[in-house]
Amino acid sequence: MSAPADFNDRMLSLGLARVSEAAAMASARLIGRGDEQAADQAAVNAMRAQLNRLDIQGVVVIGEGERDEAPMLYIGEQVGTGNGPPVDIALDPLEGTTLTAKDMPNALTVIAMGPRGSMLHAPDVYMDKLAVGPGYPAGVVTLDMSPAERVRALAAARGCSPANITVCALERPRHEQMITELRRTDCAIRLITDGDVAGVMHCAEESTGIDMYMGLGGAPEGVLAAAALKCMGGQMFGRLVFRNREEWGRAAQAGITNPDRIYTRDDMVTGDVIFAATGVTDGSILSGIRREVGTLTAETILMRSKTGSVRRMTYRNPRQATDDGVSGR
Ligand code: VTB
Repeated sequence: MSAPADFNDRMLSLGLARVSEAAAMASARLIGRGDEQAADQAAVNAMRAQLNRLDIQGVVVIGEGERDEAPMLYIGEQVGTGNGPPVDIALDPLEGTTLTAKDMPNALTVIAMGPRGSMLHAPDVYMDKLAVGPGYPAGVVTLDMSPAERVRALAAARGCSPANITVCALERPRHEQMITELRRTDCAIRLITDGDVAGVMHCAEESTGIDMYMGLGGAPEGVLAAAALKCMGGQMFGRLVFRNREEWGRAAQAGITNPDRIYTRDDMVTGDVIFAATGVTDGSILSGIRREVGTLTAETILMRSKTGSVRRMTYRNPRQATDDGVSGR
C-alpha cells in the first residue's frame, strides 16, 4: 500500500476544482431568490454528481449531516468511482445558504480531500475558533487567552498598536461579551452574518485586511477552515462546545473522548490535504458567479498543503447558463 500521505493529490486537485465549480454553477440561478433550501440542494446534487466521476474511494467525513436528515452527501456516504486511493472528504456544498438566498457577500462552495483517516470527524456542534494568518511565532495567540489579550499579543507580534488589528467574528448574541471586550482594546471588528470558513481564510490573505478570526461557529466548518489554512499557512485552534448532554453524546459517538481538548490546525487535518472553494456571491477572497448573456463564469481557489501552492482559476461555461449546471461531460 502507498504511504497514507500519498493520495495522488496532484492529479486529483483539478478534479476537486471541478467539483466545487459545479456546485457553485448549480446554485447560481438561486442567488437572491430567497430560497435557501433550493440553493443548497442544487449545490449538493451538482457536487455529488461530479464527485462520483472522480477515481477515488471516497468517504464523506464532514458533510450535510446524518444520513436520515440529509438525502445526499451525508456523513459516511461513499463517493467516487471506487477505483483509486482511499480518501476522506470534508465538504460544504454551499457555505452560506442564507448569504446566497439574500445575495449577500462571501457565499462559497467548499471541499477538501485527504488520505483516509486524516480529518477530525467533527460532530455538528459549535466550535470555539481562533485563527491567525502565516508569519507569526507558534502560539502567538491561544484559546486560553481572553479576547483582549489575543489582540494585544497579536499587535505586539506585528509591531503595531491594537488599533491597527482587525478581528473578524460572526455577529451573534452569543458573542456580545466578546465584542464588548474587544472594543475596549480599540481594535476594529468586521462582523459577518454567516460563513466562517471564509472568515478564517480571510486571515491568510493580506488584502482582506483581517488579522484574526475568533468566536463560536460550526465545528464541521472548523475542520474545513483548518484544511484551508493548512494550505495557505497560518495557525488555527478549536475547542468543541457542547450545549447539552445530547450534543456530547453525539460527539462521543463520533469518537471524541476528551470534551475539553484544544485541537490545533494539524490535529484537525493530520495529513496532506487539497482544498477547493468557488465563489458563489462576490466576496473578499473570491468573485462570485458572473452571469453574462450565454455564459456563467466562476472563480475557484485551488490549494495543496504539500506544496503550499495556491491557484486561482477562472472557469467560463457557455452551456450552464441555460441548464441546471449538473451536467458536464
Ligand atoms: C456557523 C458558521 C457557518 O452558520 O455554523 C453558522 O460556522 C451557524 O451559526 O459558517 P448559528 O447557529 O449561530 O446560526 C454559518 O455562518 C453558515 O453556515
